[in-house]
Amino acid sequence: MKTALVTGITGQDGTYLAEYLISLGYQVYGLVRGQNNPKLPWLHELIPDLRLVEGDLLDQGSLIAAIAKVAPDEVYNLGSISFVPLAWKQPELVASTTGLGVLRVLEAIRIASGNGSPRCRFYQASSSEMFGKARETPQKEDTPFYPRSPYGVAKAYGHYLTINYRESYGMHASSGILFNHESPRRGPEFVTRKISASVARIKLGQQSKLALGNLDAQRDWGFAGDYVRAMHQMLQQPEGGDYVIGTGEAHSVQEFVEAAFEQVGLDWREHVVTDERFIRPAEVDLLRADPRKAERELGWKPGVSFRELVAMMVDADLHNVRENPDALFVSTL
Ligand code: NAP
Ligand code: F7E
Repeated sequence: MKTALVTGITGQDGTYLAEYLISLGYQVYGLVRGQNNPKLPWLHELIPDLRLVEGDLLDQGSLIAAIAKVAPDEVYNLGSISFVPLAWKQPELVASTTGLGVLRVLEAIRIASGNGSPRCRFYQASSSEMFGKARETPQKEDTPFYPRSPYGVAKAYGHYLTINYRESYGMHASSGILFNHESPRRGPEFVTRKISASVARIKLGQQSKLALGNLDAQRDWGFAGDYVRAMHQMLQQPEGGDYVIGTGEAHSVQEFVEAAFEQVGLDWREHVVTDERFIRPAEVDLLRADPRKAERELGWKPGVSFRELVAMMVDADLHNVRENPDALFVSTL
């Protein structure tokens, strides 16, 4: 039986990945931080077979201890401060968690191997945000980076470091350059979930307006449950590598809004207002993936279309609001 350690286990991707690895017969450990992480009861209920180990990406010693305890065959580094606007407000925290955190995990793996060539395989959650003000469209593995936020800069550091550990220490280390991927488990601060939760609340009479920022930004949105299969597949290759993962289709925020309101039979124009507070200091206008390498080498393809994703998220939030009208938190970020 293989053992995997997943950082970012309480996040959207961490839960889908853990479920997938367990379904393949893995023993899965999730790294959790804090003295009383509020997401633990939810996590236990969702994935009863998951084991936990303590650790924080800001604390090198805790990562060394976690890797020594778990002795994983595979480490998936999904932990990060992942909300882009926070990166302008707390840039040093983001640099340390999202950027230097990668170094700390890689060092913990290297130290556990007695400074030899680590046998443990490593996955880094790189991001299409590294392309930022994109030099070409669609973006592929060798498209130059032009990050537009401290988050994108931190991800570029982690990306190059992963390549460097592959080349310096012969590690099986891979980077998945993932484009935006969403699900009913997406945090409410991200635009898709903010829209799906608000549409559900508007439909059920609990909210009247939805305030958004830039409606013209375009993203390549896929389903998170599809994307975790690609992460695992990368670590099963003979050698580590970098792979762009996305659908190859871009849609604007406005198109997402239109589809979400259509799903419940409402006209978005009657409910959506724009608000300067949600405009970013520097925007990423258009991201669209060229995922042909992943298709060719990993046999990976997305399974959920844009329309299906919107419907899945709106339907899930309608269910959430009906079941528990007070519990659904709609982000004001
Ligand atoms: P997410 O839902 O925001 O989850 C982030 C995770 O990181 C949470 O489990 C959080 O744990 C953990 N974390 C934050 N600070 C930490 C620290 N100091 N030590 C340990 N863990 C810490 O993110 P996601 O959407 O699942 O994304 C997974 C990864 O892929 C992230 O690295 C993200 O940057 C990257 N990515 C995401 C997308 C996307 O579209 N979703 C696209 C490209 C790349 P707590 O519960 O303790 O806060
Ligand atoms: O914004 C626009 C906003 O916050 C998408 C993270 O997972 O994917 C994610 O980063 C777009 C932007 O995601 C609002 O300006 C308009 O253009 O959902 P988002 P993101 O910034 O693309 C990448 C790949 C990651 O790696 C990140 O970790 O939507 N937008 N109005 C808004 N965005 C938000 N959040 N809220 C609004 O009201």
